[in-house]
Amino acid sequence: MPQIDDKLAPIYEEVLRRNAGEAEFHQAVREVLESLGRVVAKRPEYLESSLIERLCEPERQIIFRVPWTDDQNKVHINRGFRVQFSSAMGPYKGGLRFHPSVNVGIIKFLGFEQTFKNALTGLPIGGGKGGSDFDPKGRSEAEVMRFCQSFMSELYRHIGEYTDVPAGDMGVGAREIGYMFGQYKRLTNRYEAGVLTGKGLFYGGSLARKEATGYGNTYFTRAMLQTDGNDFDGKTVVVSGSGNVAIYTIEKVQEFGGKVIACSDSSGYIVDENGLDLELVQQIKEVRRGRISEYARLKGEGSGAYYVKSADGSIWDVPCQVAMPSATQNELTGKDAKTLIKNGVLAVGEGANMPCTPEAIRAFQQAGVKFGPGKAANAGGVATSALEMQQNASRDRWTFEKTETKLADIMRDIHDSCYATAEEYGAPGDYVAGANIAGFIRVAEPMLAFGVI
Ligand code: NDP
Ligand code: 2IT
Repeated sequence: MPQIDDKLAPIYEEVLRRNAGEAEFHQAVREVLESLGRVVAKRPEYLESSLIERLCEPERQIIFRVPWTDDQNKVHINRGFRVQFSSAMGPYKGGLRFHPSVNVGIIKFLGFEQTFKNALTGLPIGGGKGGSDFDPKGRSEAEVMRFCQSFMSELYRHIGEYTDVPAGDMGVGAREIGYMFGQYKRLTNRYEAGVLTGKGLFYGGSLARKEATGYGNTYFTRAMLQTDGNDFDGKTVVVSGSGNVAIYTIEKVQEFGGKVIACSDSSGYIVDENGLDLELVQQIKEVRRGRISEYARLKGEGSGAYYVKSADGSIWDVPCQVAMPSATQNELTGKDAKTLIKNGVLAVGEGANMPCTPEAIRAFQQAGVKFGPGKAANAGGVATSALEMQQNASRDRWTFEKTETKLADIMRDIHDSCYATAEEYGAPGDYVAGANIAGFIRVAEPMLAFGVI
């Protein structure tokens, strides 16, 4: 089991003490600290000025009340968050998550991960994350609009093109970004396109941003496969989730010749032995905002498609050669990893943030399975958000092809720099160490230059 170096252990103890009960935040910090022993052995200057301690403490944490009225005139109170983690590389940048499980520990883990992920893109963006414990499921359009307006009525004070640039995450897509952009514009009387990314295409959004996270993970995972002369062609693939990241992962894997046979939502998973009908998945999830179980029902008996409820099994029981967890944190356990390994999995690319538990990651690495950690593999979404900011700043609009080509190049660079950094620091083939070290150094250098702030 990877250990935290003795020099760094007190930092972790202090993180546990100061952030009691925030299990996901502890997990994310621990994983990075486990990689940094190799760095401070070579570069002791990073231990000076408490640089790593400072990185573990968000620059600013904002928590606010979000009151809104439902269609029956009942008042609801949700909690809003924005954790501005690090501005060493540029304005805070990261998504907003609307999900009932959201709490400050989850937003902090996401903001911490985002800081290193954004650094890995090589683009000038700092790290932040936000959201609310609001549950959009089953809410009407009008309710979602009122919630978004109320949320932005507080958030607008804290964000801006040069300060903090939110985007989407779970439960936040182009619809929610549209309502929030509208409210920001109204409150500030500024058409500040670069304040949010993931915008609609008619008011400053970038082509290929919607597709970017899933496409990016597919490019990254393909690059891992190619180090052994493999590719997606003819491979059986399982993608968990059926939201934004999952859908565009499925699309790109299919384009590369892979056969995606299963996807899921929080209620259960579907298997289609003939390969998923992506249009049908999109019709159910993107258009109707329905449940994935409908897929099996619409395909009918004898079609090779069936549905399994979450209580009755795990999507990772479905044999595959490539696994791309794209739903949520800790969705793939040590037990799931063992099943996948037994079934011959070759590569795992994390589309979601921290979807594999530490036990699962260890099992994959010990078995020689190529493992792409989320902060590298899913960085294509935020990288394309930065490309959206570039287009907004220059009042330009690029074609889909130009944007996707840049995304593909960025994913190749991220893969190669994780691979090379792992080698340089004595952990060949360990993309976790490579991503943590390469991301950390990019954030640490400007911090050294800025002094103690
Ligand atoms: P969406 O809200 O579009 O989709 C989330 C999907 O995950 C839904 O299908 C949801 O099902 C499913 N899900 C949620 N909880 C569980 C669970 N416990 N078990 C199985 N399925 C579950 O979110 P995104 O696709 O945007 O985000 C997915 C992941 O990718 C998150 O970890 C996010 O942080 C990460 N990510 C997103 C980026 C982006 O650009 N959007 C960029 C980088 C990472 P249900 O409908 O039942 O809730
Ligand atoms: O986790 C992530 O990288 C995102 N949700 C995307 C963030 C962004 O600013 O595009």
